[in-house]
Amino acid sequence: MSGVAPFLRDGFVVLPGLLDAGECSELLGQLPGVAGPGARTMLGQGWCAELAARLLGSNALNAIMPAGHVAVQCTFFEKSDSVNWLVPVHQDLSIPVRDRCVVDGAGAWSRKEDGWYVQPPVAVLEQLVAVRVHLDSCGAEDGPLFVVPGSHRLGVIPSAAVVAMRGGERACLAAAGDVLVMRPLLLHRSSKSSGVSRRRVLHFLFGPASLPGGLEWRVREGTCHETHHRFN
Ligand SMILES: O=C(O)CCC(=O)C(=O)O
Repeated sequence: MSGVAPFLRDGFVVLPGLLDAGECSELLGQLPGVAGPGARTMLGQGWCAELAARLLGSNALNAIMPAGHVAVQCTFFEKSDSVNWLVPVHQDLSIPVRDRCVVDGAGAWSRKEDGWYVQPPVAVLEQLVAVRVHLDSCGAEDGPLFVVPGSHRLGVIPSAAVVAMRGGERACLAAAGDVLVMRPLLLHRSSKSSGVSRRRVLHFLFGPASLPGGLEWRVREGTCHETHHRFN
């Protein structure tokens, strides 16, 4: 069954079994030891850029992803007995860009260890697609993502209103190899895990190849992948 209709309506869909057990363990073998909850610059590594291309080429994701979208970031998130964390309900509003510049409708510039982030015009945010590759199974006790279905259609929600909108949230449980596709504008939060499991996720961001005004994605040479070869 195509995931396009639920994705458009709810702002998220879980695509089961996009990766098999062998592929998950191969990827786990590539992951660096990360101190802390995550690492934002995975796309600079060849295996990660290659995975982005393979994801784009999968039948299930290809049906959802707008034509011409490219991978622009990949963050590795881990929850385990030694690193356990939660994130309050929010929308993902910032994108990684090469340089600071003046662009209508863009603001909230911030500088992180890997460079500049900006909140682009809402028309850009509405086009973005996040793809979360689950490398471990994620049950109710493993710190899953909770999402508010349909909230991606409300644009940028004032932060004072966000907490009151948690009603109707759904937990996104997954098996290893499943992929959660979501709009970054979807309200989401993340709970702590029970602390006895590992929950490792590669969180890709895909967007249009070019941005408005003088904005440019901060991706390294060779990490924008438009190749559409299929692997399922
Ligand atoms: O991986 C998680 O549990 C939380 C991730 C998150 O909140 C985000 O990417 O904005």
